[in-house]
Amino acid sequence: MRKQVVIVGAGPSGLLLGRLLDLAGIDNIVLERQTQDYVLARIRAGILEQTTVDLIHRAGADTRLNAEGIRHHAMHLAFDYKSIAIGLSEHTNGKVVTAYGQTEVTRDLCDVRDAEGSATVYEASNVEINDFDGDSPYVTYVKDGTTHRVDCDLIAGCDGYHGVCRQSVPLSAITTYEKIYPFGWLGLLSDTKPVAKEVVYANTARGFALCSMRSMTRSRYYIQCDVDDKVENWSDDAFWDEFRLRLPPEMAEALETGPSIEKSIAPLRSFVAEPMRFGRLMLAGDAAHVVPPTGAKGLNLAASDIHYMYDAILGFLEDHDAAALDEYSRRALDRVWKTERFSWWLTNLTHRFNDDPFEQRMKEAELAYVTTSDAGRQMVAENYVGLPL
Ligand code: FAS
Ligand code: PHB
Repeated sequence: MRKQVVIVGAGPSGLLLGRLLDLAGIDNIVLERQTQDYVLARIRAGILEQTTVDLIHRAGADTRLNAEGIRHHAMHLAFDYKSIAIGLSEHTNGKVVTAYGQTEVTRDLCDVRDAEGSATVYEASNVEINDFDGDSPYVTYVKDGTTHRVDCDLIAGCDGYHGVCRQSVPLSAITTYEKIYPFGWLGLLSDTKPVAKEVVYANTARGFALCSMRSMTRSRYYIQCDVDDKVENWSDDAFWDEFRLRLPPEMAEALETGPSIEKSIAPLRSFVAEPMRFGRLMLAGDAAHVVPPTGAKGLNLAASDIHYMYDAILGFLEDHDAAALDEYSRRALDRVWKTERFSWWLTNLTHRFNDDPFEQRMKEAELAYVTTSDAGRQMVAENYVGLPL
């Protein structure tokens, strides 16, 4: 089989790229090792930058997003039970973020691709990428016991942090940077009325808590937990009791609790691989970088990568501009590093993980400055709504 582009991974980055390439008439195939149901069952991100919303619109997959997405004009920092609003629209000439689950984004992209008969192979095992440092790359995979080969011009590694694509790059050709945080996030999804109408990041002596949502009747909450904690250690009641103890009193009072639909623990890391292009292979999303979810950036960075990768692919395939592939890595990494910084900074500001009294006082002073200075509020706001592409 021959395709112009082989996309490894049917998460948001792979599906978005496949859809945009379909619309541009670029022949592509998406290879995914899991079943579609497995991919659609994942509960992950919940906040979309406008650049991500615009890309989903370009993909023609925004009907439900426009109807159900909740636009947020502020985010909130609650330190020691006092909540402070950071105006997003106020400090960014009207920009907002939209609350709409990654699960729904993935479903919407699957629906438009499936409706158009796009080529997606689920349960494609043993994916191997070959000769991407030459002019004739190809990918092999196994489906129902049969090995298939796809010759192509370009390979898009959209296969996440644990994927095969980055692992296939020779160690001499890649530099990685990583920071692993000494705590995790225990997340809970429930069909309860969200305790706040916008996202709240709470920092108390007991640890961090996050209040988010998927709709006005479905809440998404997180608490900081030990890095080696286990979901089975947390009954729903134990979660609700601890969560309530980390909220400002008026929110604790108003909190509606109910049975969990999903509970999971995610580790937190910052990670970047440089460069993001190796010959005819380009990496996007979590395959190339990971951010702690504090800044709500993982999915949004994956989307901006696809914005840049789309330009590079068309530049290379239609304009025969080989430099376009290098340009991809440079453009993507510029936004990746600035977003890594914000996610790292907000994680350190809002989490408790060392007992150094001086460090704690520095965080309190940082918060006091950021929330009482226009410059500080603007810095938070322009990063939270997403830096320009
Ligand atoms: P993904 O990991 O989503 O998709 C990669 C796809 O490639 C998967 O479907 C995988 O099955 C497939 N794949 C892997 N190896 C393969 C192989 N060898 N062959 C074929 N297919 C292969 N971000 C936020 O902004 N907020 C959050 O709250 C948040 N919570 C998260 C919780 C968890 C547990 C995780 C893991 C991530 C979370 N993220 C969050 C980050 C997340 O949203 C990612 O940034 C986003 O999924 C990135 O999308 P992709 O790059 O498409 O990678
Ligand atoms: C979510 O809604 O899942 C969410 C919101 C904000 C974050 C992380 C996750 O920073």
